[in-house]
Amino acid sequence: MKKFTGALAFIILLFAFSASPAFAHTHLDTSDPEEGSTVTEPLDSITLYFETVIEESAVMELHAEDGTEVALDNLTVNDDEFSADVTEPLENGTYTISWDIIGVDGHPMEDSISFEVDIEETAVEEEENTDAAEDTENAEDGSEEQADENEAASENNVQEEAADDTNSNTLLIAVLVIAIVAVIAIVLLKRKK
Ligand SMILES: [Cu+2]
Repeated sequence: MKKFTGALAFIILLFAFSASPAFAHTHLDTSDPEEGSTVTEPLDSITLYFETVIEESAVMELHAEDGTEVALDNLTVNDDEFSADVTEPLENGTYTISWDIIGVDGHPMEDSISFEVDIEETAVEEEENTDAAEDTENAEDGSEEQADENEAASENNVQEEAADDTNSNTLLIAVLVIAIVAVIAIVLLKRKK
C-alpha cells in the first residue's frame, strides 16, 4: 500500500511539473505580419512575439512561394521579441517566415507561418480610374433609359410581392378549410357510433 501511495504521489508530482509554465515549450504568441494576414503596404520589418524569453542565438528566414530566400538583416532578440529587417521590396505573393529558437526551457523550437503580400500597383490603379470614368460617361447617356427600366422593374416587384401575398393567403385559407372539414368529419363520425 505504501508503495502504491508513493507511486501515486510521484505521478501527481510529474503531472504538476509538466503543467507548470516553466517547463512548457516556447511557442509563437503573435507576430507582425500575423499568420495568414495580407500585407498591403511595403513591408520593412518582421517581428515575432514568443510566449517566453528566447535565447540570443535565434534564427529567422523569409522565403517566397517559389522557395527563394529573401535576405533579412538586423536580427534582434529582445526578451520575447525577435525582429528582423526586410532588405528588399517584396513582390506580391505568398511568403513564409520560419524560425529556429531556443526557449526558456532550453528546448529548440522550429516553426513557420505564412502571409500574403498584395500591394496595389500605381499603374493598375490609374487604369482602373480611366475605366471608371468611361463607365460614368456611359451611365450618363443611358441614365434616362435606365430610370425607366428601374421604374418598370420596381412596379414588377410590387406586383410580384402582391402576388406572393395572395398566394400565401390562399394557402393559409386552404389549410384552414381542410382543418375545419377534418374536424367536422371527425365529429360527425364519432356521433354516428
Ligand atoms: Cu520545451
